[in-house]
Amino acid sequence: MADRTFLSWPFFEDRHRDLASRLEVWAAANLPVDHADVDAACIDLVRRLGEAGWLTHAGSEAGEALDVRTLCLIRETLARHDGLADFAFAMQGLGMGAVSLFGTPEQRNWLSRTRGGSAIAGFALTEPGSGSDVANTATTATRIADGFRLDGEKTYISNGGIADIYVLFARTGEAPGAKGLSAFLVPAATAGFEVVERIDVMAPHPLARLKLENAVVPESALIGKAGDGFKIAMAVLDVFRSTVGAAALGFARRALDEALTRVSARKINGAALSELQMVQGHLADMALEIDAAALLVYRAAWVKDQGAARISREAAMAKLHATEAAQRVIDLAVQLHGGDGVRKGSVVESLYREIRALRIYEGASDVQRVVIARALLAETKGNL
Ligand code: COS
Repeated sequence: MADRTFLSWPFFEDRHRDLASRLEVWAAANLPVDHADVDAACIDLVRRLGEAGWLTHAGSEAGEALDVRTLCLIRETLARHDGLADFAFAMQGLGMGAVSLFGTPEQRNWLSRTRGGSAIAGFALTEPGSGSDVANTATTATRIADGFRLDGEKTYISNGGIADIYVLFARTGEAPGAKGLSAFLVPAATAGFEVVERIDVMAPHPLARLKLENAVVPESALIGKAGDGFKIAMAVLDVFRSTVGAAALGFARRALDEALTRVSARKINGAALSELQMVQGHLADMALEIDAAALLVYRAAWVKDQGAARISREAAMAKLHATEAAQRVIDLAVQLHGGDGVRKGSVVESLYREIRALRIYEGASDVQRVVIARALLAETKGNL
C-alpha cells in the first residue's frame, strides 16, 4: 500500500483527505480495466468515472475555480491503479479546461455532459508544424458571416477519434505570433472536421491526427476574446501541468510499492534482496524522489488554490521534477525486478512505457526549464 502520510501535510483540508480515502476504495474495486481495446476502455472509463461523480471535479460548470489539489489527488490515485483511468479523467479536465476557465454560460452546457461522463473532450493545440512553439500555430480561423471557417491540421490529439467535443486553437490573425490566436469549441460532428489518422504509441490511448477543411463554427464557438487563444492555452496548462506531475507521482508510488514487495520476497544467496545495502540505497533514493515530487506538485496546487493568478513557475517545476523523477524511480523498480521487470505485462514494464510520454506532452521538460528560467530572469529584472 502506497505511502499516505503526505495527506497529513498542511497543503490539504479534511475534504481532500476524505476524497482521497473514498477514491482509494472506488479505485481498488474498479481498476485496473482491460486495455485490449483502448477506445472501448476509455469510453467505458469516462462513463464510470462520471457515474461515480469523480468527473464533477474535472470541470467547473458554474464558474467556480477548479480545485487543483483535488485534481492532483484524483490523478495521483488513479495513475497508481491504472494509467488509462488517469488518462480518461485528465482529458475531461484538460479538454474542457478553457471552458471551465473562460466559457460562456452556453458553452458551459457542454460541461454538464463532460462532467457527467456522457460526452468525451479533447484539447486540440499541437500541429504537425508546431508543438513546443505554440505561437507558430498554422490552423486558420477565417471570419465569415455569423462565424468562422476553420482550416488546418492538428496532431497527437488525445481522445482524437472518440471525443465528442474539442477545444481547438487557430490563427485569427489579430497580430503575428502568439497574439493572433483564438480558442474555439468544435463538436466532432462539425462538417469539414475529420479524423484522418489514428496514432499508436508505446503506452496506447486514443490519439489522432485531425483535419479541418471548410469547417464552419458559429460566432458562439469562440472562447474568450479573439486574439486571446495563446493566453487561454497557457492558463489552462498552468492548471493542468501540476496534475501531470501528480500522475507521474502516482506511477512512481506504484513503482516503489512494487519494488518493496519484490525486494522483500526475492532471495539472493539465501537472504532477501532488501538486506543488501545497495538495494536499500536504491529504495531510499526512490522514496526521496517521490517525496520531493509530491512537495512540488502539492505546493503548486496549493498556491493556485489560494487564488494566485499565474503559477507558471511552480507548475513547471512540479511537472519537470515529478515526471523526470518518476522516470528514474520506475527505471530502478524495473532494475530491482531483474528479468521479470522487462517482461511484457508486468506492472513495472507497463509503468516504464506509461511514464515516458509525460516528459513530453503538455510542455516537454525543456519547455518547463524555459518557463522556470524566464520567470527567474523576469523577477531579477524587476528587482534591478
Ligand atoms: N498565463 C497567461 N499568460 C501567459 C502565460 C500564462 N501561463 N504564459 C505566457 N503568457 C503570455 C505572456 O505574458 C505573453 O503576453 P504579453 O506579451 O502580453 O506579456 C504572451 O503570453 C506570449 O508569451 P511568451 O512570449 O512567453 O510566448 P512564447 O511563444 O515564447 O512561448 C512557451 C513560451 C515555450 C513557454 C510556450 O509556447 C509553451 O508553453 N509551449 C509548450 C506548449 C505545450 O505545452 N504544448 C503541448 C500541447 S498540449 S499536449
